[in-house]
Amino acid sequence: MTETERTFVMVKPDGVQRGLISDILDRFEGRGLKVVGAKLMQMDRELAEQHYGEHEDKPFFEGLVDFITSGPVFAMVLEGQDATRQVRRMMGATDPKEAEPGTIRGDYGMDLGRNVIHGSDHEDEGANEREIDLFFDEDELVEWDKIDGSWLYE
Ligand code: DAT
Ligand code: MG
Repeated sequence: MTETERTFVMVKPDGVQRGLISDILDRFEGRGLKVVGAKLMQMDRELAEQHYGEHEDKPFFEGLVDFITSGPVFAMVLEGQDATRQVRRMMGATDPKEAEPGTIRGDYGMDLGRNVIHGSDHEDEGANEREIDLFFDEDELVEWDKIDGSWLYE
């Protein structure tokens, strides 16, 4: 059976500034993902450098940290079967120019450095738990039963 899991997702400053929070959340809710945490927040450089630590040696690292701290982000924890991989599929390829139409980046992005959304990488073992811990305190996450469970999953 496919495991129910939690994944970390974040509308980046470009998506927040462009008024895309509600559309993005609508896509995830409509798909059947359960929101177990959500908040608007301003990331500081320390959090940004930790979050993007895997890229610290890359030439784009400073620009990435500048961008992600340039305005508020909308952070979410979503729960569902195979949630991490399904969210990544809905986000589309990292570069919006390569992302398929119908995906979030393919519908709303034009440029690699302004790709609207972050989601934990399902190919990076434990990334979802690590990122949830980094952004959310335990008491900010709500465990709840959603009434559509048996209408979504067999
Ligand atoms: P993803 O966000 O799809 O997990 P990633 O982890 O490889 O992609 O990179 C993190 C972010 O860094 C990505 O969303 C956009 C930016 N980025 C990645 N590669 C880049 C590059 N070559 N030049 C500029 N920005 C880049
Ligand atoms: Mg990544």
